[in-house]
Amino acid sequence: MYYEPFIQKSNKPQIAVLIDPDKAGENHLKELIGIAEQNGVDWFFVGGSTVIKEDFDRTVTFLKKNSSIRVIIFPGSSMQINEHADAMLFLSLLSGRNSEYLIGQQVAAAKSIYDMNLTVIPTAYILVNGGKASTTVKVTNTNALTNTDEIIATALAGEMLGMKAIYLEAGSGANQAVTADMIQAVRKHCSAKLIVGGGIRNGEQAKKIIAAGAETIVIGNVLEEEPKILAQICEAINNMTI
Ligand code: 1GP
Repeated sequence: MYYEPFIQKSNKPQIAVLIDPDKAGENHLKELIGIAEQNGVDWFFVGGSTVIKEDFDRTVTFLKKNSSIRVIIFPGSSMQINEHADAMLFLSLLSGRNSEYLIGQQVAAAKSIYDMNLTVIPTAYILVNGGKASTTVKVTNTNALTNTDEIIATALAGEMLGMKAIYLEAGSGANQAVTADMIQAVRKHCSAKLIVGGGIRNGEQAKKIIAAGAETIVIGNVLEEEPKILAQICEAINNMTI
């Protein structure tokens, strides 16, 4: 039932390119696909906080038709489901106390996911302070965490609930990416797959985040303006081992 290709341990760092269907025109997507394929990008993540269903479906279909890179849904709501995707991060916003994002949207989506036979990756979604209020913080009406002990405890709770991945999220376009100290602290306590995203804009940052213990980094915002920076980020971490 779980999506093994994503969950299984690898000693090679992985890169996910996040595509926000709101902002992804076909020419931009074509350029991004070309660079991603040339540089060994592992995943496309598709989703966003304010996406309309048609844009979401169009983007998933376009990527599946035009690229061999696997597509994982990174849903902003229960409407963001599509049977053509390879899998879906089944997120619970454990850093917040808004029941709608802890379990409400998940219940709303579960039967459709089941009917589509879509494979899920149960994921503890943890918002950490990225130096400004992210869209996710606003939309979900929750706070991002700042305290490392609280972040560790939240990640541990997710793992104890059976979650297979932990996503430390500084927020799209964050001023400050998740720090190496926080990543190291979570890595020390948890063995679930560690995904880190938000505010990663260059190869140096990517390197530090992988060296601190992240297994998958997510790059979104910076590629909307500068798709070519993806090649530099991939090159910076390609020879690293975990
Ligand atoms: C946001 O973690 C992702 O959900 C990626 O963040 O857009 O800042 O790269 P950026």
